[in-house]
Amino acid sequence: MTALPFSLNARHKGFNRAEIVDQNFIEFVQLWQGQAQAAPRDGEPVLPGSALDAQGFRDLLGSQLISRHLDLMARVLRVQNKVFYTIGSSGHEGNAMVARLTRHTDPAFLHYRSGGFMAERFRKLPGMDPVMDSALSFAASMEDPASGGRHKVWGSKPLWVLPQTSTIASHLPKAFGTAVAIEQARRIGHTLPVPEDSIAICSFGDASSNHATAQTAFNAAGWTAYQKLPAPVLFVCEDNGIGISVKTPSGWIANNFSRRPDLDYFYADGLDLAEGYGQVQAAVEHCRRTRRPTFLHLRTTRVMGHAGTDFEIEWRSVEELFALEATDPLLRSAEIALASGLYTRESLLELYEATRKQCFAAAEDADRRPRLGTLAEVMKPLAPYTPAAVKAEAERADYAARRAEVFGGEEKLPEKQPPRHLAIQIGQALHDVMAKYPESLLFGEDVALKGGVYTVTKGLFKTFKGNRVFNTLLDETVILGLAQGYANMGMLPMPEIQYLAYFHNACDQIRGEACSLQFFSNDQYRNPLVMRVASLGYQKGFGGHFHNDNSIAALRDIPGLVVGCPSRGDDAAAMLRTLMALAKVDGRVCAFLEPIALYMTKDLYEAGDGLWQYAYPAPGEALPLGEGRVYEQDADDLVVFTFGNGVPMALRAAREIEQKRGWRTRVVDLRWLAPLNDAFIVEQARNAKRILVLDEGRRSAGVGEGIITAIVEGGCGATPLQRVVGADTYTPLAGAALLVLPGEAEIVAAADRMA
Ligand SMILES: Cc1ncc(C[n+]2csc(CCOP(=O)(O)OP(=O)(O)O)c2C)c(N)n1
Ligand SMILES: [Mg+2]
Repeated sequence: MTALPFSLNARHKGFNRAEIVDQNFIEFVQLWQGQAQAAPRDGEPVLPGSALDAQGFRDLLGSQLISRHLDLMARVLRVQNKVFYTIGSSGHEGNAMVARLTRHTDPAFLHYRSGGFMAERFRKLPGMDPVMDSALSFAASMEDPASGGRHKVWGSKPLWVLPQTSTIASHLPKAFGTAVAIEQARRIGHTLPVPEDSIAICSFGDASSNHATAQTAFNAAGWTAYQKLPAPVLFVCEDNGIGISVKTPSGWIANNFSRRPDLDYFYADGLDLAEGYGQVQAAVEHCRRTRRPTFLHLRTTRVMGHAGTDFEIEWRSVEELFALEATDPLLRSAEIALASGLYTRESLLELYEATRKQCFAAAEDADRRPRLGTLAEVMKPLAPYTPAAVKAEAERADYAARRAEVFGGEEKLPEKQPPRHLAIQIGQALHDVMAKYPESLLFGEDVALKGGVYTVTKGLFKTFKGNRVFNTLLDETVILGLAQGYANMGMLPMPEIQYLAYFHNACDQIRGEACSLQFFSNDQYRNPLVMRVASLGYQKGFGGHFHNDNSIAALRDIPGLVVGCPSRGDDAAAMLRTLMALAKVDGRVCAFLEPIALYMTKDLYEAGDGLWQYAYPAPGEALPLGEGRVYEQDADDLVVFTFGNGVPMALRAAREIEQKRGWRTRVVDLRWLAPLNDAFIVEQARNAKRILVLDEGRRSAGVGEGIITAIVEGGCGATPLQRVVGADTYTPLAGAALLVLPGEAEIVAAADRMA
């Protein structure tokens, strides 16, 4: 630790630790009495034995000071409502070393204390200004180049820093995924947007390392390396010994991470540039050279509290704060600056004050720039949609030769075969899109040789081989993290979630991460993907809640997510083409809910009638987002709004209702569940004499609520309406399942109530 030339803070028992930390630096420099060596030249070690040279030190010191003064500025201007974020980087400025020792093309997923890292990475490209760019973000200015004023994030398109949310650890799975993608690209002939020997960098705090989402990434990286597969991810654990107020047990990080056989552990002193630089260098070089997951345990400290709102003096002793403030890495950097002879007391303080001035001036300038002022401005990057381009892409059929090869000859093309059921046609559609998009990948649990639990993916592994169709480890969070990683590297991933119930334990990867990227990066970064999920209830003979989960509420309110749910094979194929096009053209994150109980359904009214099999749509046919399918458009005695299993059920009930009452029923299959097409719903409701909303999901927060809202808001609220919907319960095993799910008898009974 740095020897202090004064009795630190003996006279500073104040409330505002930022002021004290600031004053400490100044006094430290003013009172420094050490011996200065002859200043080293560029290329010579900053201090004897250091791996860091003079120029490197000057740059890193400059980056550290920018980071520190941005923090100090934020504390002052927050109270003037000019800055809207005070979680700072003070004590973590040593992470600038990681930036210096990596490239600006190494994709970086950063901890929120990355001011030093960012300032240093800015040096990698000419003409960039870390101070102004950061100030614009602090000020939530529309001109913020990272997020357009949507969040204070560390992010940059030219510098390959993908903005992160505040959810700690949620970025680790996609960082791992990006590392895997960097290596896999070559094997599928995909051109990477970054150099082939790039590594993925991912930083996080010590407390965050305990999170399930972090652990799952470490485990997946280890699982990969154990099989001698490359995963060049550099996990940087910035260990300041504490969470917000919960201390990490002393020694825990080293104890927990230094003995994992497939996670290569390195330690570096992030408080001391002269000492730490060579240590960081060893970790970075190891990761790049060996392509193995590498864990860099970077010692840091935390001064000035967790955020501006954290008055540490209220919950820990002042002696403890003194001790912490003495570990401030900027004091050590000041000591190196003076002892190396590179700076005098005067020139160092001049630099310190000039940086302060620069940060305040930038912040005041940023405050004068426009902020987001309308809802349309806020939402612009969330869910871009260019219908004409999506349609053209979905209908693009310029891959006939490859297609014929994939299906084994012209005569074997699926559109030349007799009508088939859903599972077969989803499989054919997947062959089709994988033929069309050489950068697409399909992966999940059991999807390869076995072809999935329901054999929907059968044949894909054989046709497209293991680099494009593969089994993952059993972890939905990792599956979705991998998907984001591939997408980050320009591929088109199709992750499979084996059952809807198991989406829920990884939901944040879509909700908090994938769907938020376009929003928080102002649409500069996109992670297009199409997540397939075997979904919904009514499976005969195989059941229980977890294989029949009918709740899609958790998907419906994810901003920007597209949710499609086919009820028959031809629709599935046409919808899948559109989802892939939405991903490709507009970068959208999509969910495709495949109703398990309809996978093998061939008949509609009677056993053997084969009426739930349809002709496969030839390429060139796609289905616009939001377009539903209407059975009996001219019928208006009763209009049933439904989707999924509800469609054939409603068609059967319609026949019974007609026999019983002579009513003609129109059945409307919505097909697209998010966003709901309100205009289409209203159009179908307008001339209906009676309306029935048939929702196999739950009563609370189900799609039915959205349909009814659209009908009422569209001015059709006076039409008699009944809802037939699943109960708010878990689904029981065996026949009892039908007690909680809507059935045909209930549809007929609901019609009776409207008679
Ligand atoms: C999933 C999640 N849970 C809780 C929080 C609230 N939270 C924000 S930071 C933090 C402590 C993180 O500590 P650490 O990982 O050591 O990072 P440090 O702030 O010390 O750098 C907590 C609990 C969060 N952001 N995300
Ligand atoms: Mg911490």
